[in-house]
Amino acid sequence: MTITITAFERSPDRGKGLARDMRVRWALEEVGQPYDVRFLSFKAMKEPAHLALQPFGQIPTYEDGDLTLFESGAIILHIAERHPGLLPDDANARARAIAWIFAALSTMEPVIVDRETARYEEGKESWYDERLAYVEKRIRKRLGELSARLGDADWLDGKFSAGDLQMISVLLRLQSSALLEEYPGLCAYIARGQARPAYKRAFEAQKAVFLAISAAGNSP
Ligand code: GTB
Repeated sequence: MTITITAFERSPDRGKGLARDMRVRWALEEVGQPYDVRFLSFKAMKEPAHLALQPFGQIPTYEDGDLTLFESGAIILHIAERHPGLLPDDANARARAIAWIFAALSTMEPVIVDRETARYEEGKESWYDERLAYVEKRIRKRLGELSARLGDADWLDGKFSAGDLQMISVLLRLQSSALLEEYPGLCAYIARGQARPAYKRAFEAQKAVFLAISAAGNSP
C-alpha cells in the first residue's frame, strides 16, 4: 500500500516549500519511498475526517496501511527508523542523530516560529520593533551556538541524517530574513542540504502544486 501524506491544497508559502509537508516529502525521497498526497483546503483540515487523523486540524499527516501518524517530527523519525538511509546503524550515533531531530524541533524551531508569530499577530503594535529585537536576539543566540557546533563539518554528526534534514528544514524558515546571512557556515550547511537530489525532488513536487494552481488562474 502506498504511503499517503497530507498537504495544503493552496500553500500560503506559494511554493517556497516552507510548510511542514516538505520535510516529510524530503524524508520519503531520501529513503526512496513513493507516496501519494491528499490535498486539503483550510476548511477540510478542520472537519471531522481530518481531525480524526490530526487532532489539531493541521498538515502533515502520514498514513501507511493501518498506521496513521501526525506531527512531522514523529513522522520523520518513523520513516527514518523504518527505512535505511536517514539514521546510522551504530546505536550511539543513532541516538545522537535523534537528539538532533529534537534539538531542531524543541530548541531551534520555537524561537524561529516566535518571529513569524510576532510578525503576523503583533506586527501592527507600537511596540513591535522593540519586541522583534528581543526575538531576534534569542534567534541569534541559537544560531551562534549551532554554528559553533557545526564548525567546518558538512553535517551535525558524521554522515547526513534525519537530524540534519529536520535542522535544515527549520533553518529554512528564516530564509526571508537577513539573520542567516550573519552565519555563513549555516548558509553553506543549508545549501548542502538543498543540493541533495532528494531535497530537489521534494521541492519540485510541492512547487508543482503551486504552479498548477497558478496556471489554472487560481493563485493561492
Ligand atoms: N507540530 C506540528 C507538526 O510538526 O506537524 C505543526 C504542524 C503545523 O504547524 N502545520 C501547519 C498547519 O497545518 C502547516 S506547516 N497550519 C494550519 C492550521 O494550523 O490551521 C506551518 C507553516 C504554514 C505556512 C507557512 N508559510 O506560508 O510559509 C510555513 C509553515
